[in-house]
Amino acid sequence: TQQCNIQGQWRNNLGSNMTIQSVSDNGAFAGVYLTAVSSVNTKIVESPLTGFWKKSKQPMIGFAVKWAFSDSLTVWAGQCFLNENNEEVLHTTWLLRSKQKALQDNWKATRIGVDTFTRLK
Ligand code: B9F
Repeated sequence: TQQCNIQGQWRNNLGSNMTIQSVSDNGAFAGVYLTAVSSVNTKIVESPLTGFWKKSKQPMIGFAVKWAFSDSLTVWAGQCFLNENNEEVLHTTWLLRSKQKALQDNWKATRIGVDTFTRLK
């Protein structure tokens, strides 16, 4: 790989799978996300994903997943790099927003973390 192409299948450090399809000319894309972790007692199902990327050798990326099995939403921002073996590595920071019943609970609504994605082989 000489250039990062975000289209296709990815897996992150947690074992979550992401498939990016239908990349359009303006950089918008859509896909599906299957998280490996949830910490809630409902069955995990594939959730829809949408985002943008700025095409270049090592492109910037931003996307959001609306969880199909819980009242929450996650956004990721990051960049795809080519490592020393010319393999694509997507380094991201995420914010997970979970729904709160009242304004007083707003302070605890957001979790933050990092996810590293590599191509699923
Ligand atoms: O676990 C999340 C959740 C929201 C409300 C109950 C459960 C939904 C799945 C989030 C998956 C995160 C990680 N997976 C991944 O690939 S998104 C960022 C990480 N990257 C538990 C209780 C309230 C909030 C979290 Fe919930």
